Amino acid sequence: MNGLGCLFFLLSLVGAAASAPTSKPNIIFILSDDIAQGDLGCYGQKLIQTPNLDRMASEGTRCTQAYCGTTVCAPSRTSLMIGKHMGHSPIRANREIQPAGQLPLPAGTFTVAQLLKSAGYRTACIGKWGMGMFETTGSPLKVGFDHFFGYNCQRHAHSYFPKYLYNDDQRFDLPGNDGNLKVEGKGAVYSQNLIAEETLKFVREHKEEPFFLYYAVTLPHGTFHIDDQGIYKDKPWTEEQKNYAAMVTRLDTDVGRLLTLLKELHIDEKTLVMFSGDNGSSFAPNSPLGRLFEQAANGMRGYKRELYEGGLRNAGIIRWPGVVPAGRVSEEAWAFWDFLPTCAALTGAKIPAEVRPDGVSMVPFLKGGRMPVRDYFYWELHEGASLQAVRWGDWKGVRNGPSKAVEIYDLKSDVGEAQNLAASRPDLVEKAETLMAEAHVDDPNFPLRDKREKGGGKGDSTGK
Ligand SMILES: [Ca+2]
Repeated sequence: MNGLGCLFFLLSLVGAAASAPTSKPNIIFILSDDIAQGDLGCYGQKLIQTPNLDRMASEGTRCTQAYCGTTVCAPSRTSLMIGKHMGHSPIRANREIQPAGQLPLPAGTFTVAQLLKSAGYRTACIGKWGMGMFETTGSPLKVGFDHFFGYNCQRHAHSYFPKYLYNDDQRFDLPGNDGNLKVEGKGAVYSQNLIAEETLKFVREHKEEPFFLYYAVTLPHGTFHIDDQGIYKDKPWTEEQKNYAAMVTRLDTDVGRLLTLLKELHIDEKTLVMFSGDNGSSFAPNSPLGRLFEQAANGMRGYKRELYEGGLRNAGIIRWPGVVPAGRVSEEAWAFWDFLPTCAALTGAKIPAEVRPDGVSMVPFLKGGRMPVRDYFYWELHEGASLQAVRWGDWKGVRNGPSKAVEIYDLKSDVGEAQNLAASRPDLVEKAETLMAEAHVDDPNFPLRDKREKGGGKGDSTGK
């Protein structure tokens, strides 16, 4: 290269570096704790109002087959963070640590926050973490987040009137709160008030640079606490039913505030916003909540802690004006472990060779095309028996314990998974078994077993 060529080359590098930050979209993933797909108006809910999420869906793409990592908090979130399905995940259940926290992400875990940080992003997790307390290898501040605010331990997050929260790793007290777990319980400070404000503050402070906000909002996970029942106050419902509806609507209001702020700051056209929940409905269809808000099940079988569609499918709303098609309703299937490869493709950030994520980039789909073809989706859960499920094409295999028979369903004609085709389709049973064996890598913390061992694998129950 001659001198002039060299100069032009250097100038082009400078130009690329200067323009790179503006070409990288801000990324916000809003993850609701325990929302059901059918809790939202745009997915058919009639009794609970969600005008902001409904508008987000009409301004973007609404996915009917968005899949969680699995069907309880910590492992599902792990899948979102690390880009792997449960067969390769270091966390495959809510495993409680005393006195606080859950089994931490192990040393060397590579997360989407680290990926985006390497691409120059400011990163924050605001809401609930659940993948390791601050002194462990799984601390959010050690796995790529510049900022953390909210609850670290999932059990702590069962109260919306907690005695304290964390700002980064610094605990601060909330005087007037007693951490109660009663539906009718109240305190001085409703935690979501602080959490919602913190998301707005983070966006305002970092509007000039690319940022990644993992907004892990705890609503509407039980305890079903709300500071104001709002439009549901006079409904002829139980306190629990009113509170649940008000929590979903409150979540919706706070999503609306965030989207409004993006517009006010003139950054909504360079911000990808995704909304989902970490597992299916937290209540059975025949419970008082399930009977009232019947749409929550949306014709699907099962709920939280089960690997039928009602436990695994969630809302999937994606908005990015000018890029993601507006008004599209899509049946394309995708899963949480696609998020990390998607962020890599969007930003040009490099995934270390040894990481080998299981997901695929959703970028072609985000831009109006189709999801790349993949061989299969795979899930596990190790809370009672070790559950496994696999989906390839429209076929689904479910095994509710390693010595149980595989069930086979045709999701195209039977989303309610009512007709087990295993007896008439031994070929599909064999295929499901082959895929499960391929996808599952043994982990000593989560051996395949037919029932819960004594004292192990406590769930993230609501404490009620
Ligand atoms: Ca959850």
